[in-house]
Order: sequence, then C-alpha cells, then structure tokens
Amino acid sequence: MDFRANPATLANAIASRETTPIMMAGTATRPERPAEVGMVLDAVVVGAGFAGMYMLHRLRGLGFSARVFEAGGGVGGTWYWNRYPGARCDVESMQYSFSFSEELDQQWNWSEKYAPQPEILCYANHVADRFDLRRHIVFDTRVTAATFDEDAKCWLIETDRGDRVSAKFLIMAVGCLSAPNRPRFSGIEDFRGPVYHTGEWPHEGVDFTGLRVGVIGTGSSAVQSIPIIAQQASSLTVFQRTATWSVPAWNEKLTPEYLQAAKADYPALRAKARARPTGFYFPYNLKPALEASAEERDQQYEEAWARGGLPFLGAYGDLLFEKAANDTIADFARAKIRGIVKDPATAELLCPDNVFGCKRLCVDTGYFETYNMPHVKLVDVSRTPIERFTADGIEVNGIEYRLDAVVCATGFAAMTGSFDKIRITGRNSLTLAEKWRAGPRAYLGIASVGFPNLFMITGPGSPSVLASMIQAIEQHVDWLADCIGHMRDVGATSIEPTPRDEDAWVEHVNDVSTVSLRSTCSSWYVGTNIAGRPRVFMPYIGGFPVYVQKCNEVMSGGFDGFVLEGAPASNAAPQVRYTERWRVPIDIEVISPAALAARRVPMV
Ligand code: N01
Repeated sequence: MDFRANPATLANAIASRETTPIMMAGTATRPERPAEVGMVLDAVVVGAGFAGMYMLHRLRGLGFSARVFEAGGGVGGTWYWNRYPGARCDVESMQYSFSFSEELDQQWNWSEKYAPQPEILCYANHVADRFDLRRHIVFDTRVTAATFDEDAKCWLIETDRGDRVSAKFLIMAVGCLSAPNRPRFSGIEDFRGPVYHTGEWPHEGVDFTGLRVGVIGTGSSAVQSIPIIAQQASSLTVFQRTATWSVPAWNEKLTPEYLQAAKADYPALRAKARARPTGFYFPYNLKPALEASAEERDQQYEEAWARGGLPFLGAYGDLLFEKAANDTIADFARAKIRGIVKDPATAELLCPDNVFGCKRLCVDTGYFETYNMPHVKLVDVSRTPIERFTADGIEVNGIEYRLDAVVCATGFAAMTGSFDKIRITGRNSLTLAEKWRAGPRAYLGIASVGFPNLFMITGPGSPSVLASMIQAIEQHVDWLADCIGHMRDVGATSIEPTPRDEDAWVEHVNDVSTVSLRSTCSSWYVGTNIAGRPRVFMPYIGGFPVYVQKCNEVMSGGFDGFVLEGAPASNAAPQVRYTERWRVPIDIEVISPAALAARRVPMV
C-alpha cells in the first residue's frame, strides 16, 4: 500500500488495519530511461541540492562537460526531502539564498523572515530554470559506486539505473544532513499504522486529522512539526529522550518596504555576512556574560529573546566557551520554559540539563506552548527507552501508548552518512568507508588523501553546518571552480592533498573543537547520535572567515598542501576567476567568539 499517492489512502488503511508499517520514501515511481554507458565527462557531481546546482553552473561557465546525478525527482536536496509540516529555515531568508547573482538577489522576493520549505523549494526550482540547469541533471538516479582509475586518472561512476560514466573529477554535493537515521525499534513491522521519517516526507503531505499520533524525537524537525501536528491530531504523544533548547523564531511576513530597504544595499549585507563566524549577519555582543551584573544579563537576555532565533546565542561573547557563562543563559531559558508550560511536571521534563546551544539550537513557533494543549502528552524515554512497537502503538516501561501513526523525527547520520551509501574506491583499492572508519579525514573538508580528483562540498572539516549553508556552499564551489580551472590552465592531471597537511588540518579541527563547549555533549556534530559511530567533532568550528582565509592562502600559494600531477612543479599562483569575493579582511573583534577559540589554539 502506498500512502504517498493519496493521504485519503492512509485514513482508509488505518480504518481497515491491514497495512505493514514502512518508512516512507519521498520519491514517486521513476520514469523509464535507457542507461548511460561509456560517456566521458570532465566532472560528475553527486546531488542536485544548492551545492550541486551551483557547482554545475560554475563548471559549465568554465566550459567543462558535467552531469549531476540526483536520487530525488527534483532539485533542492534537503528542501526536496524534508517536507514535514512546519519545515522552515532557521537563517533569515534574505541571507539564506545565493549571493553570486546580483540580479537574482534583486528579483527574488521572500515572503517571510524565515522561509517555509515550499518557498525554498520554489526558489531552488527557480534557480534551476533561470540558469538552465536541468538539462545536465539526471534525476531519480542514485550513484552507487565510484572507482578511481589510477592509469587514466579518472573516476568510473555507477548508478542504480545501470549508468557507467567516467569523469576526471568527482564532486560530492551530497549534503550534511541527508541520510535519515531510522532506529531499529523492535516490533516495528507489527505496527498497523504508517511510520514516517521527517527527512523522507510523502510529497502529497499527510493529513493527521482525527488520528492518535506519536512523535519520536525532540530535535529541530520535531520542534517545528509538533505544533502543527498537534493542531490536526486527536491526540499527540511525544517520546523525548533528551530535552531540547529552543528559542522563539518570532517569524513574520516581510513587507515590500523591508524588502526594498534590505535590497538597497544587498552587497553590503552579503559582505558583512562573510565576515561573521557563522557566515550570516546578526547583531553580536562581544562582552563576556561573566563581566555583566545579574540585572544587566537579564535585560540583555530578555532583549535577545525578544529578537529570537539563533542570534539569541550572540547575547554575550563567552557563552559557548565558559561553562559558568553558559549556565546563566541556560537558567534564563529554563525560566522561560517554566513560565510557558503550565503543568510543572511537564515543564521540568522539558527543561534541558545540558549546555545551552551544545546541540544545534532549535528555533520554534509555539513549541513549548503546545504542551499546554490537553490532548498533548510528553513521555520521558531517557531512562526507560522505547521498548517496542506493538500492533497498536509504542510500549515504554510496560505502558502501551495506543497510536494510529508514528513520526520519527530521529535525525540523520550527519556529515558522512551520504558518503557511506556509495562505495567510493580510491588509490590502492582503499575505500573511503575504510579510511574514515575512525572518523572522517579530509584536508580543509574539501579533499582526502588516497582519493585524487575527488572533491567534497561542505565536507567534514569545513565550517559547513556551523555556517549559513548556502554561503559555505558558494565559497567551496568558487574555490573548486578556480582549482579545476587552474588544473586545466597548467595541464595538471590529478590533485590530492599530502598526508602531512591533511593530518595537520584534521588535528587543527579537533583542537579548535575542544575549546568550544559544543564538543562536550552527545550530538550529531560528533556523530554519537548513531550507535557505533566514532566520536569526532566533524564541522570546523574556528569560524567561517578564518577558514576562508586559510583556503585563500592555500590557493595563493599554488595549492599549498596539495600535490598536482602532470603539471610543472612551479607553485605559480592560479588565475582567480571566482574566489575574489571571498577575500574578506578578518576583523578579529567582529568575529570574536570564533576568533577567541582560534587564538587559543595554534593555527595551521
Ligand atoms: O534531528 P536531531 P533533526 N529513541 O538529531 C531523538 C537541521 N534542521 O532532524 O537527543 C528516542 O537534531 C534524539 O534524541 P537524543 C538542524 O541542523 C534544521 O531534528 O539523541 N529518541 C533527538 O531528540 C538540526 O540540528 C532545521 O537523545 C531518539 C531527535 O531524535 C538537524 O537538521 C529543521 C532515538 C533527533 O534530533 C537535525 O535535526 C530541521 C531513539 N531511538 C532540521 N533516536 C531548521 O532549519 C533519535 N532520537 C530549523
């Protein structure tokens, strides 16, 4: 039974109680097409999210032949798959968009401060059409294997549609949060209702009206979807393992006047964003919380709470570095939860006891308020985990919670999960999965020793998820475009980092992370949300501008830390075609907290 076709089918199926629960994939039936065999390309890009689309645009601009293979039926990546109710961005729309085209910036109008998923997907489709990208994207096709041919210095790429193409460059634009985590709950196959994952939501939507719904998880996806599911469901039971920190979004419509004013100096806004540790701009208070009086702090936190969103963490400069400072913002946020949630026992359960902002901070609209609704129940599974699914629900601590449908908001195998799904074989038959068994290793998060001519966009070891993703993507793609262009200019056949430079970078990424309180808890940043994964802080937390400066220096030095084969030995500086706009002077004061972290450990 396929509930994706029609939400009504779901209601009927539940009524007749004759279904086998499965995790729903978001794709429709794939159209037939002949396999592509023997095609020789300059580049294959995996994934048609924002990274894959922009990479294709730049490659074509340089005259390279390229194909993008995309598992989904359309562009948009994260925004193609995550169609759960309430999905929206937590970076302001005016900044969560491409900056490479001034015309695009000026002509596109966002409707809300934080854009909802359908609007972001619409934007992705607009970009695909505007830059005529679709003719080089192959949809509904999953890359299954990629093998480096050491003699020909190219990659052989295979797909689940029987395609076998070769390309000099393999560029992984697979996203950081694209491989859903589906915990193996005992008895799940016995459950008679449907089970959804937020990251693979049915395209037609799901109507929960009148149903008893269970949600597993309380991360960002749950925090966004719970208030909306609660409006439809006859009852909602939330299974919480770890209480979450969440700040109100105070989302609002953007007026024509606001848009006009913001666009009047859009390039300046973009430039300010690039100079920030997060790659997006918001007012920042550099003063340490511990130097303020309790009254000053309360006022500062109240003002930051009233502005809402991720910038709440910018209330003071030391919040993610000093535990005592963090305790002050945590106490403030706990008091807010207690003030919102009427039932004291539920409020206590919703109060996190870990470092504020250690896991990715959630941004919500009415999350805590939802627990005041009489049909919403919170079940603590921190000490007594979900035992099993039964035919009629979920059992915890001997109690059966009777449910018609379950939503797994259980997150992703972050950063490396999408790499794991593809058998990538480099030099000497080494697979990437084997090389990364003890944790990912990549120079600048861009390339990995043993895998020549393979590039990653926002890979582990780059700022990626700790920066505004589209800015991080654009910076990587521009750098890669200049790198690949340079290789053609000098006749290089392959590029690969040196083991020494890769080791130094991995060590640096690790060192910087230990300065931040973010490394102290279990989260998807460190991979420990998935049982059996090694604990490694994967994104680079030293700050976006610090990272960009390092990338620029590597390029100016003729690709320092890389070995280029087939080219003259000279480390001549390459012709800069696209990276110029990333040469932002670092204002050490403005980028403080990240600079603080960076200054306390040796920079490579
Ligand atoms: O996933 P998560 P997410 N039994 O990993 C729980 C981005 N994003 O999809 O914390 C019971 O954060 C797990 O519990 P615990 C954003 O970067 C952005 O919500 O491991 N519970 C946790 O509560 C975000 O951080 C936006 O103890 C289980 C939850 O499931 C990232 O994506 C919106 C369990 C998973 O939370 C991931 O967010 C959405 C089990 N067996 C997502 N297994 C915006 O832009 C897992 N859990 C706003």
